Amino acid sequence: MTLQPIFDAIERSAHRIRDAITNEDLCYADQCNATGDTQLKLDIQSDLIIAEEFSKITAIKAIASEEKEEAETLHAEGRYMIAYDPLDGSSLIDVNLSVGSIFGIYDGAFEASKMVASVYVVYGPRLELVTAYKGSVRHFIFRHGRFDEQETITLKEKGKLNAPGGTQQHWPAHHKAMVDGLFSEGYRLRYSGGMVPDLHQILLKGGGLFSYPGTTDKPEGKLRKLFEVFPFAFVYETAGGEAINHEGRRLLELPCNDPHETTPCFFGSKYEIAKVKEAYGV
Ligand code: P6P
Repeated sequence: MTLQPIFDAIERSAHRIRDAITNEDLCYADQCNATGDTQLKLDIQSDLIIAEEFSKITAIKAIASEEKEEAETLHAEGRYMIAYDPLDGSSLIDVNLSVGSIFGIYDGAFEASKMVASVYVVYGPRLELVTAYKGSVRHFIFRHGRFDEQETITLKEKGKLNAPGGTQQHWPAHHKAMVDGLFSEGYRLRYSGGMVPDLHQILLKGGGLFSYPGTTDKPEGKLRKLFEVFPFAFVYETAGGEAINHEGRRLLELPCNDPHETTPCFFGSKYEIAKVKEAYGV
């Protein structure tokens, strides 16, 4: 079966969420998600929009959302399982910075090795959509009423952007030395606190490094495997880059026992990932 009905559902969700971001209020809901993040009403609304659009597709067996504790079955006879972060970085909306939605599409099980495609949407000055599927990363910009396809995205061997996540005072010394080493080579700091725009920028500008390490306050990192880390690892590897954890293992080889499990993660061009491996001694 083609994934096109799923991509179409994501496109419909993107328009509805974009409209909600523009027109709805920003106040916080009186509850937290499974990770303990205080939820914005927009987070919950975005989650409901996506779940509603996916519920129409019988090929979708189950969904797992950042905004929900557990995965839920949609169609028992379905084949694909979709893990998604409906509105990543939503706290940036009230300062008018770009945010995004992230989708990992798995064939039969929520396991990295079963991922068949990933998609992300950027809600910024422009509405953009990127799909990694069947060996290529395709990029679409919404203009004049339609998603216009751009050039396929590929990463160079070496880039020039450095996006260091996490609280610096809690970084391990070898991590700080690696980050500073890139800056001493002339890399430019590009970090907004939004995973989607920060990783999108590195992809579009030819390469660099996005890192979210294990820290003394978050030893297992902050970013969730199923609906943040694995989807972007799939995009970066499809674009010709690499995506590893602090042990030098491919992120897409890591087990995942809970939808909200996190991992330290590094996404980048080959040169920068080699620097990470050198600094971490792996
Ligand atoms: P920090 C947003 O809350 C998010 O989950 C990701 O979008 C982003 O990459 C990360 O957290 C930012 O975390 O600790 O660097 O502010």
